[in-house]
Amino acid sequence: MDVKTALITGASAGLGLATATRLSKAGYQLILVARRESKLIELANSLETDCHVIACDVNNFEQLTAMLDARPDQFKNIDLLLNNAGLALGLSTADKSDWNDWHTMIQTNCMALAFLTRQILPAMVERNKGHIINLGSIAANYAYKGGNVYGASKAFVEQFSINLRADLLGTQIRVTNIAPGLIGETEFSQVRFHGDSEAAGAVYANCDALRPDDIAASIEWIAGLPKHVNINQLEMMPTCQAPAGLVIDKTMQ
Ligand code: 8X3
Repeated sequence: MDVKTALITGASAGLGLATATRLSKAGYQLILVARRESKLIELANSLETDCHVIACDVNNFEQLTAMLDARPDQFKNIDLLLNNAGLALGLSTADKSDWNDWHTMIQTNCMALAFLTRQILPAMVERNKGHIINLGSIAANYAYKGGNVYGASKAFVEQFSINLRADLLGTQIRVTNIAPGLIGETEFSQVRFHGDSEAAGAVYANCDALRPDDIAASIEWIAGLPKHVNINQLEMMPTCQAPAGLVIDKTMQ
């Protein structure tokens, strides 16, 4: 049987881990990329299909390139690239945001995603086979206070995804942008609030947020569709979340 290979960034937790688990059950062998080696090894040991661990920061382009180049032949052909690594940092308004937070978000959400895509894509084109799934966000399309650079970085992901479709027309390579809303049970808000558990917990209080496996199930479905079907974009929100209209400030007069 033709075993498929998926490369997942940000594989040590949250959506990455949930998707690794699902894709492994679906028979994929996996290249797991994240900084925390022990978490990747633990995950790899818990899965039944073969895994290759790349413990590396996706922003360290030199190390990432070297580790990718050194992957065993068994993992040479990548059928699915899941660009999942990304983060939100801070929820301050633009005038008060930390410049370093902005820099890190643009670096990780845009630059690293573009870099890895540029690394993997030529071989996909050569094989005329492959699927790139990018993790965007509803923040790309719906402005909220404090979303500033995070939302803008995810708008890059969305536009890059659809622009890839334009470039890849005429090939069998598929590209999908997944734009989830509020997802609980991940480190997303812990990271956004720089470890402030109370602020992070408050985001999910009294609401039934999406779970990582909800997104993982969608990724498995999208990747498993017949090769003539391309989902360009999938937007997901929990039922308790909606784009509920514009805001008018009546205190300004
Ligand atoms: C995650 C969704 O609403 O926190 O990208 O921006 S949100």
